[in-house]
Amino acid sequence: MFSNKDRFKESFLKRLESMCGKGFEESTKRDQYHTLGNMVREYISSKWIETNELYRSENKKQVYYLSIEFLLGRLLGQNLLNLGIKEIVEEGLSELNITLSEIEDCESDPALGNGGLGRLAACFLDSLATLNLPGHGYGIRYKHGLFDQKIVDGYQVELPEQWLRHGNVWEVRKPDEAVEVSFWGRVETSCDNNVLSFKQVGDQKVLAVPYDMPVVGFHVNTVNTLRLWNAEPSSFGPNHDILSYKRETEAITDFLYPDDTHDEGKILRLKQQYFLVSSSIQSILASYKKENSNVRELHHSVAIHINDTHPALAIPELMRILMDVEGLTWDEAWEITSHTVSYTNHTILSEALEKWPIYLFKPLLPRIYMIIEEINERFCAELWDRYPGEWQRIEHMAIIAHGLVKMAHLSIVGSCSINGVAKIHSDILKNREMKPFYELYPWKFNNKTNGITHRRWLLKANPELTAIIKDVIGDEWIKQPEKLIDLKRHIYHPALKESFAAVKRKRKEILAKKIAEKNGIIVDIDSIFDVQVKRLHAYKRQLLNVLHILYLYNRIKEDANYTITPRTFIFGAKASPTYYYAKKVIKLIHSLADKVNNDPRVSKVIKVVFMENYRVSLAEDIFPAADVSEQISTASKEASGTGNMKFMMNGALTVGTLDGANIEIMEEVGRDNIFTFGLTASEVLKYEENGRYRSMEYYHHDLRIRQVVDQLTNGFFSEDEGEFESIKDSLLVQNDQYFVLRDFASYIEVQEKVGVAYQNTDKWLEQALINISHSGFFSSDRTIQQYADDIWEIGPVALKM
Ligand code: 4GP
Repeated sequence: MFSNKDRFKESFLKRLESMCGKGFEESTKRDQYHTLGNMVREYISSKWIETNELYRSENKKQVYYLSIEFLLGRLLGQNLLNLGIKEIVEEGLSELNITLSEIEDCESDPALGNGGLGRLAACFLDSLATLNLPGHGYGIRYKHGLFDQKIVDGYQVELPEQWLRHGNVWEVRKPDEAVEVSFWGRVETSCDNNVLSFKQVGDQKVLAVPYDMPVVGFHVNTVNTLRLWNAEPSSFGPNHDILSYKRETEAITDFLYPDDTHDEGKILRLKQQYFLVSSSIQSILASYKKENSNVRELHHSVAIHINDTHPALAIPELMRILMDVEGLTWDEAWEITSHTVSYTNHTILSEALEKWPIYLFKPLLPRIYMIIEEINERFCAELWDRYPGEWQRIEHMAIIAHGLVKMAHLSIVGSCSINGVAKIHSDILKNREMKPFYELYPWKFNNKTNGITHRRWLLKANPELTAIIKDVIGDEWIKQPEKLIDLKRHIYHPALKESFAAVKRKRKEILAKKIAEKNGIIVDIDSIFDVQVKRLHAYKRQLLNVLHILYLYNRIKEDANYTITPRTFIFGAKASPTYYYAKKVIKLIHSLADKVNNDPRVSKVIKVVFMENYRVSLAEDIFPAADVSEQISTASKEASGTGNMKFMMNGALTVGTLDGANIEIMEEVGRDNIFTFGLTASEVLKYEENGRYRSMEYYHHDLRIRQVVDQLTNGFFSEDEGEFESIKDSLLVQNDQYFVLRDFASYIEVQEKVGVAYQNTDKWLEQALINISHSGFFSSDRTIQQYADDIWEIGPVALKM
């Protein structure tokens, strides 16, 4: 059906009629999307089945990637591209007078993730399949992903996300493979022939039903699986109060990240986590046991990766099943578990390091709690042997302490590998955050610098740039992205610079059109498109960006001779619904935009745009159009960042702190091709240790700072004077935890350099091309190969094309 455009057209029209009961003329774009989606899924099916059969017959080691988030983005375009049938479909559709992008716009963009961690998981799935590696994702099929963001009068309003409203053509429900997950109840212990056994009784059972989605590799036959679990009432549920049982059960997979300010929400999150790991581990074991009789060999055939600590209960759950179901001893089960599970840490922010109060944990998961208690006791005994008398150290490292279960400690103790996501982050883990664990288990710690899939972020998002790279260096780099470096030899060729400039301009025009439609703001295509898109968080310092714009506003207003390279500042960010500060910053960006965009003089040279509801599909429009990439986190706080890599790959220059992967970007492109500023990580950490930073001093001594900080509350903005007081307090009363004022002067200085550099078009284009040439290192194919070789010890299993 996809062999040529005529056959495609014929099948498409036939299928449309049979699926939608309408002729082409009456069909809607959504009908057309559903038809095409179904045809593509069907086309994938045979490869999917063959891949699974091959995995069974070869019986090689496989990896299962457990993650609470998978931020996939739309799949139609990516699948067509990976299957190599995009052109045929485009040609066929054009003969029907429709474009693929119109149809793609009918696909919902599932927001089953918050940001970096979930998008990384999606890139990893793409790379695993493309490298023919047997690796699958396990996650949750949230009915509602991360909220849809609406901006009303400059304030963020959250609406429920509805990705399933029109169904999901990619998923296959597999009720026959459903499993039961137990909550509540109590543990009954019995002793037979001196062997203790444990049974959870009086528990509440929930049915976990898998929905499988195919993960198609690029131009290979491998199709791996993303299995998402849905919670449903079990036929073994209670026989009274059925309605509340149903409601409680379905709530488990209703929302991504339910509000956890109160205990009820905390319990729900913990339920989600256990629901994910228990169903996944049961499913992994069932599939292992089909081909293997001895569970004692599990770790030779199975690797289980936990993406941050959310799936850390995989450790006690695997122990439970190996002991209580399979009848292994503790030592046998521990040997297997601790050689099967590996763990990635994604952040050192203490608020994100999960700790569960025992009083919530123990009643909900009584058997799991018992197992963690024993892991903890044995671990503390080991520590006591190694560090006799060092109570403080032991208390600090314990898995259970002060009424809390510490998930990061559990993850370290129960895993064979712990990795950070950029060199500096892994070093901080080893030398500071997790130092005592590193001293105990140095061999477990390693670094795997993040990566992104160039198939989505270059080939799919920026076909125009892809085409000119192919013209210059051929297409080997598509399979081997490190070969993008070949482009570097050509960066001085005027023709390449010209065509790159034309592509950038075209993409800026496309984005400008969207901005005009959505925001009603007309932006100058010749201005620098300066972009900060990422979650809204104090450490990411959107505020620093805002204060700098405010400073520019003041300069332009006060000095008639002040000149500046025109700039369009573009923001995209969601704030967590309960994060008061972050929501205030969104409001501040809007208030600033009102001031700037409505001032006749200022708006000639700068504009401020906030793009609502930042998500993967919007990102695909933004990255290709950017000139400047804002990566301005407080050094030491951004574990890696991956947006930085997407910008670079699309030829934007980074303005960044020496944080996360920015450092490795600098190492790749050279100091001259990146704009760095601000405190280094060790300077920040030193300040944090010695407590010598006084933001007030910067406020008093730098008039530019005093002016912009005062403007937050002196009536400069038309809002009520108290509106931004909390932001001002964060800078002064709370001593500016993220060093915004400390880095302000240095940020202004580097931004001035950016303005000057942009004026030299020729050089700027060369620098952008250098960034593209070096972006191959940041392909997730490289990252995944490192995980495969060093952590999971898996190799390719390929179907012949
Ligand atoms: C993010 C980190 O903040 C980011 O630096 C990193 O690039 C990304 O993970 C992928 O490793 N963390 C999260 C999170 O998204 O929820 O902790």
